[in-house]
Amino acid sequence: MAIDLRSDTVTRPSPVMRQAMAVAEVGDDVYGEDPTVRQLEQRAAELVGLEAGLFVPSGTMSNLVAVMTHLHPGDELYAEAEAHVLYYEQGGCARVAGAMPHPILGVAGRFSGDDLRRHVRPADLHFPRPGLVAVENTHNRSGGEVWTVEETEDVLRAARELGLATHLDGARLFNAAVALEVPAQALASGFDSVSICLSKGLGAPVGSVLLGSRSFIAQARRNRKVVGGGMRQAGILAAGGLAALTDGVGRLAEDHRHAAQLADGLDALPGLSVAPVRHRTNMVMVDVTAPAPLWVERLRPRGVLVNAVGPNRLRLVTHLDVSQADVAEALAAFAELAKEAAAWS
Ligand code: TLP
Repeated sequence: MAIDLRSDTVTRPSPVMRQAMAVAEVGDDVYGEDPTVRQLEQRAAELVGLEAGLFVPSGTMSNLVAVMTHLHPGDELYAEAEAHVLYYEQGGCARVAGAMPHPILGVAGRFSGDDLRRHVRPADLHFPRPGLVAVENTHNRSGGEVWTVEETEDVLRAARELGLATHLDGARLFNAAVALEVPAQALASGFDSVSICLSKGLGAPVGSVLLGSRSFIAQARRNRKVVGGGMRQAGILAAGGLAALTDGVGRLAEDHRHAAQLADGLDALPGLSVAPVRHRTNMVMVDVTAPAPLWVERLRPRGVLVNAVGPNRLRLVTHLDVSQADVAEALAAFAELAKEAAAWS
């Protein structure tokens, strides 16, 4: 089987997870009658330190429902320019939620409280109403870089002063917590809403949980329904999510070690340069002198799958289906191709 480093979304459920899914107790979740979904929502809320949770099919829907719930159409959504909510979600925040996207040019996916203060304009007939600021931790486009507790608190303080609601896209929140050796609550505390993904490094086949206060989640539940996210016997999926929360977090450090090994190995090769990060999580961004699509194409027959995320940038993501031996094999394939890559055009 190929060594699939395209994303941590590619993992397959383990036999233990499949078994938990097979025997899950279920009910109709639109009637609020699925006990396994409720259990997952409660468990996720406890782990993140917020009152209530809402199981949704994807991180994209989780962010969208959060934006819909926080904002009225026309209100501004501040986020780092390459945050997933602005960069990858087909403009759903504008198209479906009616938000006015306001990108903040950050450094490695981060911005400060003062950056936010500079971007938020005063109340004036001409301007959209300031509404919501979103933070992404870890930040995907910057190679899984983390926001520390202090950096998060700085932006939350500014948001409070400015009267903005706050959302954390924590698709990989547990990766950030493990890298910083802090509890996830420390990075989530103070946000009005938090989205976590079960189907990335934690290894569930499907699902995210949106977290917030009881009243926020009650409104979010209505908004999930309008975008078609009301699922019926979803306990089968939620059981996978519960298994992911139980077994997935403890092994993320291994993915981070593998990513660090890949980063060191790749950076030593001619024509490749690894974008530095302060804290290595489970991603590696590699700048290549030869065109990135050619690397993707030529690694594939060698059994190594990676994504091009720019004309000369590759992204590699480690996860539970990537072993130590896979890391060594992937590095060997890169080393082999690096010898000839200078001649590609
Ligand atoms: N990220 C995917 C792709 O969409 C790029 C990936 O392979 O990394 N927030 C963040 C920070 C994400 O990285 C992603 C997925 C999402 C939200 C959306 O989650 P899904 O794929 O469940 O809609």
